[in-house]
Amino acid sequence: PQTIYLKDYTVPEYLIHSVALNFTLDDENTLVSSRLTLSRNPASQSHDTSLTLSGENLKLIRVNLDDGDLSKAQYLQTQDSLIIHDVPQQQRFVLTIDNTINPKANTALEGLYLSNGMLCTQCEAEGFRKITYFLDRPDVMTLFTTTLVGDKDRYPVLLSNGNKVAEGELPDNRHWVTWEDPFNKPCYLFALVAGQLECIADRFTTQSGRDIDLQIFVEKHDIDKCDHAMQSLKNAMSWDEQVYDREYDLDLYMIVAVGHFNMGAMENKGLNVFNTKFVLARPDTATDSDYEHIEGVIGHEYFHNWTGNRITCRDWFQLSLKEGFTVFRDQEFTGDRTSKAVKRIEDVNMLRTRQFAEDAGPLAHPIRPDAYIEINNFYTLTVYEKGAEVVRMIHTLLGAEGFRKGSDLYFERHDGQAVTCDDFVSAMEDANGVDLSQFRRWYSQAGTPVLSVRQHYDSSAQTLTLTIGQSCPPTPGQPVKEPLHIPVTVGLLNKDGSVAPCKLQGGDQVCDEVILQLTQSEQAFTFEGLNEQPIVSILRGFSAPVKLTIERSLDELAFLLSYDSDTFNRWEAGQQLAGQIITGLIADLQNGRDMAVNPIMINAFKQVLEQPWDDLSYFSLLLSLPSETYLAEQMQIVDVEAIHAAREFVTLTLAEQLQSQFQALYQGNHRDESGKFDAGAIGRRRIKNTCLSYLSKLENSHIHELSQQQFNTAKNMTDQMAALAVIVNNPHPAKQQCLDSFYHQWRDEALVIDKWFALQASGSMPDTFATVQALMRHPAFDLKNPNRVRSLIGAFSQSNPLHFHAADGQGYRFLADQIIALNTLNPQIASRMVGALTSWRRYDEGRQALMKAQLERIMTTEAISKDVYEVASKSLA
Ligand code: BAL
Ligand code: ZN
Repeated sequence: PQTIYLKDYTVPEYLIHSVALNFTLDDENTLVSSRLTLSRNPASQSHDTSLTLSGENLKLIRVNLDDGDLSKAQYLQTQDSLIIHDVPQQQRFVLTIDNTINPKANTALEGLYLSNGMLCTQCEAEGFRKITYFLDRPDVMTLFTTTLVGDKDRYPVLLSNGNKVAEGELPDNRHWVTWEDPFNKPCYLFALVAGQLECIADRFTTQSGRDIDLQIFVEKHDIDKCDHAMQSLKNAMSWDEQVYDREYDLDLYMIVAVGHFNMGAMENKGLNVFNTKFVLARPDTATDSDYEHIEGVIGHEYFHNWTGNRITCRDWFQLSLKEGFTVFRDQEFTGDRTSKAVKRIEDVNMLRTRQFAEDAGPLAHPIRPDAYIEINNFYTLTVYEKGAEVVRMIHTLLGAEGFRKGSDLYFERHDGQAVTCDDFVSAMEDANGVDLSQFRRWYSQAGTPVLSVRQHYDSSAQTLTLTIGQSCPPTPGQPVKEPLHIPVTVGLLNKDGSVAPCKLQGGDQVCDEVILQLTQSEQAFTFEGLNEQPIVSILRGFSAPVKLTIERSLDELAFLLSYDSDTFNRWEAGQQLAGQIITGLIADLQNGRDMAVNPIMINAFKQVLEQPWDDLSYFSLLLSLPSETYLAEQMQIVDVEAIHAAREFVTLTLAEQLQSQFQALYQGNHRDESGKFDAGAIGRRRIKNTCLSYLSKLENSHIHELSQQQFNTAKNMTDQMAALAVIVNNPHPAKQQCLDSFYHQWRDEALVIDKWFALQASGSMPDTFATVQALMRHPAFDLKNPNRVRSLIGAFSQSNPLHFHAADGQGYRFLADQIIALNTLNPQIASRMVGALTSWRRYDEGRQALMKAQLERIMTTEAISKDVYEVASKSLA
């Protein structure tokens, strides 16, 4: 397979001014007629008079240039292109192409495909070429007019981008609709949907007084699960007006939920297509986290209208331009709508657990990659989440006002254009008169920087000096790293827990916290006016995506857990404390010593438990131990069994020692507030279920009854799932009975059945692998449905370190079998599944050999896709 390089970018040789698409819809044989108006791009240096369009899996019927059919000698059709040998160079010309496609055979779910009887599209990144021949690249922006023709009963609803401008009836029970999108767009934002859909409608009035029609389309049986998505959309529309002064531009905004979708959702202009998972919610079918994720993803896709659609990417290497910025926007939106503290912790937790692993592995790449084989492989945590952290650092460096000035200039300067990450940074610089040239290295350098902090307190001078060093380990293709520009937010605490003043030497401001600008490999920062040695709270709010090393005693961590006024660092102190203790226990286990939990930890947790808390969701995070996956990240050689045993031991010890507190909290917060989604109700459910999870470790009949009763009486999915989780992950006598009754209750709700699969696949009980194998044969399992694949194969391989990494290698063999089967059905999903094998170098020799052998086996897959080839081959390199 061919590698594509950023350095080879050239402007398109031709421009497409407009396209009129006509679809005669049929599940197995859709006719696409495309009428393109093109001209030579004056900016292109090329003298080639041929025109090459991309196209894959298309049955070509006819090519017509300026009203004359072309003979076969006048064009060449290859596997992935159509080359017209000679096209007019001096004036506009019109090319008409007819081809057919088979949506039913399209299990890769790129281009036009069938999902539960509904025709729908996914074109990002390069799916449009599976619909018709086109200049399928984001810097070719075109005006689209789309006519859909189909049977009235089979496809009563016919949707595409923009505004509906005409419709009519045809003989043979057919009808047609024409859609016109007044905005230029790249073809990756094209969408069409056709089928038997129901719709809920609402309206939003913009800040300038325009009325926008809002419509959400779903399958009939889901119509009672759309209200939350609609409210979320309205919330997102007003948030973008308030925070960024961005107003919606079309008169209609449509969302369609489909059951088969490779990603979470897609921001097609005026016609978002969503995975049902991020639309459908009813209190009894969706958890509180589902509700929050739905609002976040609805927001994300809506925000793309400005950061992605109005201003798009010049090329796919710039993907983080739209994704990093849009993730940052959706994070802030969710923080404003829920709890800022909790949202920040959840985001950082994910980043540190998953993105840091990506940055440390064989597929490490900068947020703006230099090269790819298959762009679908670069919709990564690095491009999205680290990309968002990079935007967040610009926000931190410029302040909210400066950032807003920068985004205003960016929107004004580049509206309607396809631009680069550099253009974004330049707008931020120009609007604020700052130099971000060193900061730009964040876009080109891969890997997670490590900051090491030394402290020196001089009692006679009453100064504290922090010496901060930065380094970054080599990553593939980047052996040496340059120092980055890193904002490090610092606060100081007095011994009684009060805020100590921050005054930097040479400065005149005294503040509660400062943002240090680290630009060198090592840099010293001195604070003055400190009559006692303060406790340092550093990297507040996780001000940069780095690993921090600073020597801390358990006492100091317990102190910060009690007193730090920064909500992120307060939680972080608890995580560090638990992490140090669990790490010590792992060493005890490995060396055959008995385990005992240091009382410092129990006392610290006791203190947290005995304080009053307003934000109960935050409170429950303070009581949560670092995950096994996060703990694994901290180890040189991952020992999955020891990690699990040590973490379980700490959980049990806390449950035993603090049983009465957990019980009281459980009882105090156990009430039926199903259907209420305010912070209070959500927080009460969170804290109650955290307590239940601790108490379940006690494994007595009282606890078994408690969890079973919660399971039986729950009227909301949060409580029902939480109860089922503790029943499944402990030797509960009613486990099978509860699993069976849950399945029976929810067998018609696909998203709930996904939860049922995922819960069992990520279970910790000894029979888990046999369960996974049995579930693969369950009639509800379907390898062609990405949500099902993710909930069974994905959950087992990515969220069950204990059983996936079983020493005999059966987990690895199982995963490779599934990847090989998925390779032909759905390469994108197959390649995502390879992810669990890429970190093979992190394990002991035995596991390394077993994982590597499966990667090698995957490499021998017949007709291996580019997607799987790239991930597997780079993992082995
Ligand atoms: N653009 C792909 C889906 C998303 O990031 O919104
Ligand atoms: Zn996005």
